[in-house]
Amino acid sequence: MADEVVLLDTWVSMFGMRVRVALAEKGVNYDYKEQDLKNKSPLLLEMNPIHKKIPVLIYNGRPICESSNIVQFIDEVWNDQSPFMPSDPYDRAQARFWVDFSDKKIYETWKKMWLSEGEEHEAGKKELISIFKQLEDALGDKIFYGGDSFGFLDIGLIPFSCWFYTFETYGNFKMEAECPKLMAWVKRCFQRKAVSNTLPDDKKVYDFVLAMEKILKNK
Ligand code: GS8
Repeated sequence: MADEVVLLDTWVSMFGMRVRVALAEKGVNYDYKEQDLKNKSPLLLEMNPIHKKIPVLIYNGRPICESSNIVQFIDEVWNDQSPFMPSDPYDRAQARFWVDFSDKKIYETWKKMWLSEGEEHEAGKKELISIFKQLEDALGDKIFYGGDSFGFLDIGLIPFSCWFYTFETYGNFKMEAECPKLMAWVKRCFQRKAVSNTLPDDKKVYDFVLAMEKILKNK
């Protein structure tokens, strides 16, 4: 019997995008269920009772939560395709370290910058740029974070790129000027169909964020 694969997600989530890119890379068919996070579905609450967050992958009826955990699960289940994880244990540990770093730093720092003003806004912007510079250093001169092949850390980081326009517009900076090597890596990733067919348009993300801002300010 064919595997039954369901993804609970929201289109604008960089964490959900990791899972969509991973499934596309492996050529897995799945049932996509867009979730309303303001009015969480009984299915989401049942499948992720601990965090009540998307993304959740439901594999033959059983849930897997947390995006980087899900991407590793996908790599292990569909292991006949090229692996996401580096073969060397040290490289695997490094890849997991940087995904964890991006989890802890990028979204939180963006939120700090987003609706703040003055010194707090400037500090958030500086921190966000320094995070991307650190990620650029970690890439070095490699083609992908996975070396010659697109791997776990590439999947973990590429979804943030469709938020770059939003970060730049709110922060009044240009990623191309700050992190040209990182931007060249983004372009290389977009040559892959699994990335270009999955990630939403960056202006659509920005419009979503503007709409969110209006809602939050009218509360
Ligand atoms: C983060 C998921 C998350 O923040 C992961 O999967 O990697 N560490 C987790 N999901 C958000 C939407 S994206 O910002 C979410 O589901 N939020 C709902 C809520 O907080 O109630």
